[in-house]
Amino acid sequence: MKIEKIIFATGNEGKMREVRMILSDLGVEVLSLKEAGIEAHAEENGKTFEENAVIKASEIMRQCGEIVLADDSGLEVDALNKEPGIYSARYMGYDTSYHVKNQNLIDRLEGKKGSERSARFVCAIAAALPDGRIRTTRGTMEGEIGYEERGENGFGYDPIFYLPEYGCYSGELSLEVKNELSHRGKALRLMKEELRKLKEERQ
Ligand code: ITT
Repeated sequence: MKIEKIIFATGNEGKMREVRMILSDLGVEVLSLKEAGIEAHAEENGKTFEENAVIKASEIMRQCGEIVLADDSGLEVDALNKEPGIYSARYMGYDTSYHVKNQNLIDRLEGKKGSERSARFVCAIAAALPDGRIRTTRGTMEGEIGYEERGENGFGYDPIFYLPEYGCYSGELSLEVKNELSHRGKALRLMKEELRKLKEERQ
């Protein structure tokens, strides 16, 4: 099928920077909601990252009739019963600063050391096609919650996400390196393969 443009349904600029870089070699124009002039909001009332990504992508596809990709992602902290999970953006309220959210997670892990602080970022990506077909992919990045915020890069919970294998925080990674390692990078590369297959389909 012919794919000329894709709408990536996010209002999060941090996500959009990562997405643009990873999809840059697909040969398809990738537009944010803002760039596409779409003012849409989907109720994320699913129980899993996948459900929410499908809800977001499908709802916006119905509104604009284009191929729409959406990402639902978040941080799972094992010692906190996988909180904040699908509620990562809403944790302590949408308008609470990440400095406060991050410090709150550090405080809740007081007394825990090393692997007791294990956590992961999860990302599910859904593609909703105008013909009704849906594709989903998932990626994760394993790490630990650090003891303080570090790094100026990334967004959200990146400053407290420590990567033991690399000896640094996610907030200290360049965009290039984060995309190599991250949940979103992995899920997006899998989605890129799905999109390539769709592009090769005969009409
Ligand atoms: P959209 O729904 O508009 O895409 P959002 O920020 O509300 O934007 P989500 O509902 O998927 O997106 O929430 C994901 C939250 O999980 C995000 O706001 C961050 O708090 C956190 N998160 C996800 N990926 C992250 C990453 O790579 N680095 C840091 N925090 C991340």
